Amino acid sequence: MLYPQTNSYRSVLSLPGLWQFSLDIDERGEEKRWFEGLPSSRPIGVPGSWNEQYEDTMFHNGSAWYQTDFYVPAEWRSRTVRMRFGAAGYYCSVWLDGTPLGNHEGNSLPFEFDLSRRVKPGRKHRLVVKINNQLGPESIPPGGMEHVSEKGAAPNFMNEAISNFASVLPEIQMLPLLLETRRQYPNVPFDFLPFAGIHRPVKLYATAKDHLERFLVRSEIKRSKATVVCDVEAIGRATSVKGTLQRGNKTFATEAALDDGRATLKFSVPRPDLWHPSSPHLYQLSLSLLKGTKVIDEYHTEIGIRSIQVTDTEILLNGEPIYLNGACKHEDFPIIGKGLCEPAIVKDFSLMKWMGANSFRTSHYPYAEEQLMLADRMGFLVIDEMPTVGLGYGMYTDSILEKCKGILTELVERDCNHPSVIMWSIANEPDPFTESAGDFFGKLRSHAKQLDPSRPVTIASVHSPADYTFDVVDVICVNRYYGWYTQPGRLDVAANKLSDELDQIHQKHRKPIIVSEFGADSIAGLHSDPPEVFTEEYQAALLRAYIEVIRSKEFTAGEHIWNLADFKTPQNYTRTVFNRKGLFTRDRRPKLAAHVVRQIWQAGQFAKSEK
Ligand code: BDP
Repeated sequence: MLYPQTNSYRSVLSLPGLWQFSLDIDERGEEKRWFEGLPSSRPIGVPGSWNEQYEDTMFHNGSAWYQTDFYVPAEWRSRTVRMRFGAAGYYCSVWLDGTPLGNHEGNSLPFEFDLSRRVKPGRKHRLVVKINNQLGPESIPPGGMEHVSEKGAAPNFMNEAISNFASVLPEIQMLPLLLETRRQYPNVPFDFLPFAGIHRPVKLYATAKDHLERFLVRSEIKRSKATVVCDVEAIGRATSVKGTLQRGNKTFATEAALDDGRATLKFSVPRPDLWHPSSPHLYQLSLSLLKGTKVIDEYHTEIGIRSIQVTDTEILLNGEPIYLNGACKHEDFPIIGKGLCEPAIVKDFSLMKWMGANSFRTSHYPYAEEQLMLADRMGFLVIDEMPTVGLGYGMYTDSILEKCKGILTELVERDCNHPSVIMWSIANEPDPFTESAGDFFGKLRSHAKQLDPSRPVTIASVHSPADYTFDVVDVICVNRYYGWYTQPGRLDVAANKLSDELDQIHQKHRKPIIVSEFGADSIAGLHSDPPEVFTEEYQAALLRAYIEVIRSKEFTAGEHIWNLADFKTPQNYTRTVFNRKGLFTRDRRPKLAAHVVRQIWQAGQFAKSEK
């Protein structure tokens, strides 16, 4: 599924704006045939999550309906026309002119429908979308477990989690209590608001009937020469594909005949300008699809030439060690929630540059494609994460594995042409204590390797050295909160614990380690001396202490602070409306920690930053 673009052979019609919206409080919308048209409605902004647009939608848990009308241009007659949702969910059902188009499950990846036989120039079309955000024990991510366990249909995985923690880590007294408090509203086993709605743009696009369907790009670098390989798939009766790769005044061209709709283009690029965060060189790739000598379709994109490898202590980018410093993010902005807003993305990226960051993880789900495009251009290394957060506790079944494989396939297909994406993260903090975890994630890892052998695989893990998933990954990512959830106020003890644990893990597994989350909540404007928990000073001191420990180890490959900005969470008594571990407030004003970390990153303090 290619990202829609307008060029001489393709055109895009986007449907942003004020749509009509109605909550389906008694879940009778389908019975009342709302798919033919909403009887009453109020306006809603699309794209955007529904949560913060009205007071009564913030915690709505159930169905809601969207409607808009559109016309297609006259030139689209006899073209292939598709409708693509960048992301909407969690469950989404779509009707066009009162008849079903299809369904989709999941909140963060694109899906599309073929409308070629359904739309006609000159006719007004009505699009109706029903979205249901009730997560369950089989949704990815899961949720709503309290409701399920009442019916006895699934184990109460929170209780299981608590006893698992208690048996493996009896010293961590706080954790069971914490999990208990995560009986929260909405009741989800993760720490961000499960935003719902049409989050990303809905676009109609038209192509020729015979067209380019997808292409995968990879590069092989040997000494001072690169070979860029592009596997192309086309639909219809085209005969060949031509490609050009261009940067500055250098252009490389090649052509290949299609065999059963497939062709492989190979570009030889001597002395390539390699992509790197400090010099994110991009090449313009243009593909033309031909029937005989006639061009019938075209696609233009940017690619980067770079390699990524892993040793037992380092991540190598273009053969040189690279150390990741940055912050995890969320798709979370005031009012628009998870909705795509390009200015907000640019703002975040400019803040990350201001700090001297070179990377981030798409915690805890795939971000909008526009974020990756910007990461390619601005030079950020991205750990691209699946929406598999809060997994475990009875979920390691064949059917959930199949579902996760499907999501991973969609993710890799969508993102594998981005040079910024250097690693796949196949889960955040799954329950890792049983062999079934090792088996489940082992299979998911093999699937990732089948789809894309070129990138390392990781899992962001929160647990102790007794973690089955450490065996499965190429790079170990650990999320650690000593000095916050445990040892509060004791940064000296916390630093020692972190240091000892990192040594133990590396000794046992001999893989590079990224500390993929660490942080402390701070309420902007709250100060103390000596630093106490929740103050800006404590947050800054904790981050400094962690960075010093992490950089003192020769086997660490990165540090990712939790989080770039404060973000909205479900309600529970450990959160004051937001998770406040942001370096910035939710409206992106810097806290003390942002200045302190910036100094460390910009000034290249502590050994590793010189890498
Ligand atoms: C980590 C989770 C993250 C939470 C964070 C926290 O990965 O989603 O927001 O804890 O508690 O364990 O702040």
